[in-house]
Amino acid sequence: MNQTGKEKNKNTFKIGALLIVLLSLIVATTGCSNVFSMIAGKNGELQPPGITSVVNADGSSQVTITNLNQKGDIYYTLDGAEPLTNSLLYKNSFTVSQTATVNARVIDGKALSLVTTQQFNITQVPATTGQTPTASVPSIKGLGVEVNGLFDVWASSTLSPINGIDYNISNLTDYDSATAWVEGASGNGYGETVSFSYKGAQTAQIQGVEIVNGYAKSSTSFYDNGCVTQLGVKINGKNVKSLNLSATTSPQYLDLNCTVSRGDVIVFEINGVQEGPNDGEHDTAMSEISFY
Ligand SMILES: [Ca+2]
Ligand SMILES: [Ca+2]
Repeated sequence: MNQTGKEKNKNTFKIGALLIVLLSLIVATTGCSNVFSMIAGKNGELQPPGITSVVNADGSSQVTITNLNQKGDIYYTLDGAEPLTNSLLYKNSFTVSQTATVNARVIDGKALSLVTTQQFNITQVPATTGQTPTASVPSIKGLGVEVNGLFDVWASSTLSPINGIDYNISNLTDYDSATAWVEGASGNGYGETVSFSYKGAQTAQIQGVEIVNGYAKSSTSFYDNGCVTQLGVKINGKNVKSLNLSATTSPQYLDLNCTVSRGDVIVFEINGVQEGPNDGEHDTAMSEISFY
């Protein structure tokens, strides 16, 4: 039997209406709307959890996750995956002894909080003669980087990556002279700073600082960039030293003779620069800073 155009339109309308009713039923009976919030990873009601960590003596980190809500459970993963109810259920603080990305969220029934992430990069410190500490936990936290498990480190400016090579502050504390932090200010970087905030539980005696100046990867990279000739040292805002540095890629050991307690901030300020002969871009670099 042939249908007229009007009948076809009627039938199409009926099928459309039926589909709408069916979809509404599915949403109403299965709570399917939460599928959408799962996909979006958003829920306005639940606060995402807090993640804090303390460095253990062996270089591992003790991780505590806090539920800021009066309801729900914390689920977490260690491999960067999205935490869902089939992930690890948080009960007590735990130890991270290998490099890990901790993702955590609060789940209450079908409600999901946003995910809180913290990266843990656990590495061993190369052996040094007569120097402490013996463990390193460089862990990126926002702009800062933990060094020796005892400091958060940050820079006043950083040169953007060029040809896939980055000049991040983490390069300054990675025990690798072939990687460098490069200031990102216009000009030679006078007044630019790198800051170390001490977070150890116990007061520490710092005898001195070891610095690998310039971009020490190769003679080419050294001469293509500036290095530091004078470095001011401030502790908690007070000038304590002015260090004179040589234009060489060899490690330089400079006395600091200071004591730091938790929360103290040591700031190194570039006060003198020697440009490399080929430093057309006016980029001043340092490859390593560590304390002994
Ligand atoms: Ca380095
Ligand atoms: Ca510059």
